[in-house]
Amino acid sequence: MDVKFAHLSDCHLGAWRNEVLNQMGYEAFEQTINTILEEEVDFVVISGDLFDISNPKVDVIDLAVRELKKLRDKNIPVYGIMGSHDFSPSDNSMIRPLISAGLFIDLSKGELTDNKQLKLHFFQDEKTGIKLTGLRARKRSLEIEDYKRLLRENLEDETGIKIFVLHTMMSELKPVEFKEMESAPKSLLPQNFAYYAGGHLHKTVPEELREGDGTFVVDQKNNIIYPGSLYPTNFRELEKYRYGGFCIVSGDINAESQSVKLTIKYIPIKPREILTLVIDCANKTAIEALDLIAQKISGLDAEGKIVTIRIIGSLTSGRAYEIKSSEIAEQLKNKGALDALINKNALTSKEYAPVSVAVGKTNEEIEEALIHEHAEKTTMKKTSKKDMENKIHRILGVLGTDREEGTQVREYNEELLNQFLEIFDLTKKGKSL
Ligand SMILES: [Mn+2]
Repeated sequence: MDVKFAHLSDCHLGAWRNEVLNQMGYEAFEQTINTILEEEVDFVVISGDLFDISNPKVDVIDLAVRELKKLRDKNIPVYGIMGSHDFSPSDNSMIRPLISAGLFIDLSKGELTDNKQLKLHFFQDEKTGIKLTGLRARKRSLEIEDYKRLLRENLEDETGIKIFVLHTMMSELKPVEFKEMESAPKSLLPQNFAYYAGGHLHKTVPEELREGDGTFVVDQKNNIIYPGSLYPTNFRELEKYRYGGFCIVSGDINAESQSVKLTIKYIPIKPREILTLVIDCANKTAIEALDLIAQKISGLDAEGKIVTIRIIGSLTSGRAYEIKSSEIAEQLKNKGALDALINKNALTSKEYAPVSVAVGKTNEEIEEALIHEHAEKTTMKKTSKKDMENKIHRILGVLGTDREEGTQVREYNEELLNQFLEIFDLTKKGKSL
């Protein structure tokens, strides 16, 4: 029989603090549900992190309920698991009311056996007969411990066409740029499933899904699929991927002969065009850098787009904070940009190069080293570097003194001020400040 299902993951609804981008995330979800309805799928699989946090605000829950209800009204079941972001160890995830309302079927259900193994249950999809199960995530990839005590026999021996839903990175599939990400070997997954619906990784893997004519054949070697985030969830993802999307998986299954032929079509979701720009300000003064940025912006067609600008390089003079993100964003909005995100993390100044700290030192040693390095870079008339270092230590000492019981705030402030004045050999002008 013909089957067709949608596989989405890492929607992270409510992830953005920037309201424009947050709305984009909502729009992406709405577009996804509309596309799913047009495609007339048999069911939907969500591989975790529908929400960015386990207790999102009302807007997010309202959106999810509204959209998922459209699926239920068409009798399209939604199967899923909780991800590392929307799982709550105390069972207080806002996914719970979705489950109670029948809008989300939690696949990660089972029991502990007598010898403390985890036995998962199957859910059989009524229309297609496909059997689904999955294992939810926990914070910091702790679910890997659950995989180690997973009872595999019942999962592997179950007959029929099966889908396993996971929110865990598989080591063998981990892209190099995610080398710090916790992962588990593929050998921990139960075998004999036709499709492994992956979540957690925000990049689309296999990468070919996003390339070519958009159809990808699922076989035994390529059956663990990560659609990636439905919409970018932070600056880096926006800059790197520019859009997210989901998978429509379709094909032919025969439960009796256990034969499965599935292909995947990746559906990109682009509520608005994203324009990304990197501006290198190396060997420029802060003023020259501002000119360069203004010039680059004047040449952009930003109308109706979301623009990301990453400013990099080491300024010869001036400070990085003289390049004001809010002013650059304003220039872009004047050019019609829907919104602009500016990242200056890699912008430094030769006058003020960042100090580096060795790992493995105590807090006191780090503080000592930082103060020393800062003092070396600070010039103040009539104050030697060593004197400056002493002054910084003394200021921190003063700031660290607590207000004594019974002392009034005003007295305490006065005392602090006097001590500062003394440190800098200053006299107080006038009576009070
Ligand atoms: Mn995620």
